[in-house]
Amino acid sequence: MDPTIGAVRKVADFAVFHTQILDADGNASGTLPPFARDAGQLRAMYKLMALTRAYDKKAVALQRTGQLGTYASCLGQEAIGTAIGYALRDEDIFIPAYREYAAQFKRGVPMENVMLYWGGDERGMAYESGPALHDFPLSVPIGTHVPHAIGVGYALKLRGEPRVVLASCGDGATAPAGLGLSDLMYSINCKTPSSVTSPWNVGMIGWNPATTLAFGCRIDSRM
Ligand SMILES: Cc1ncc(C[n+]2csc(CCOP(=O)(O)OP(=O)(O)O)c2C)c(N)n1
Repeated sequence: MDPTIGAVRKVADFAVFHTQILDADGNASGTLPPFARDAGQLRAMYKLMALTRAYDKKAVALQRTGQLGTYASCLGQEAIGTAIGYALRDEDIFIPAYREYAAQFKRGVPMENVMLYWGGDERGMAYESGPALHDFPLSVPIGTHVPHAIGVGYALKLRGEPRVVLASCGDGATAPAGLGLSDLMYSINCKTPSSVTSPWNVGMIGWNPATTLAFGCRIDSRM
């Protein structure tokens, strides 16, 4: 930029915030969230994360040795599925992307079912019991499950049912072409109890308008 040429004016001013709960040594960095006061729940959540990591390692090994057709690893992302699993109530509806296994396990999906599905057998997502009975299969197509979530949310609203639907997706899916800005606008306008959550964009510079709208729809539409 050459300040001697043209009329220069500042058009944006912003800050990037980073929230840290624990430091690298596991010590609290500040005030802990309320749920963290319950040591029993924290242990259960940690157990789910550890179990999911063990599962993931095994699934990757099976895929690498040709025993599983394809597989999307959740390595390093176990906390996202765990948080989703604990945030949802049994009666809520989960519409997952393909890395939130912890949430599915928490909602009663057997591990072998997920492997079956990745092996190409759709019966893997035909659950027989548990809160996941009314959930959707995990979505490999990027972002195409979001319109479904908005539709389900609208149905819940029309029926007057005090439940929410949550769809998860990767940050790539939050690009307008993938996620569908119009779906989110529809959700906001109709105030459906729909939430779309994306793991990596939270608080990052790359947060795009669609994601912001998605979180708007969650906050605005909670019944
Ligand atoms: C509709 C559709 N287009 C393209 C693809 C191919 N594809 C598979 S993974 C991927 C990237 C997804 O990135 P992101 O949403 O950030 O999720 P990540 O896999 O990184 O967790 C793409 C484009 C797809 N699965 N579905």
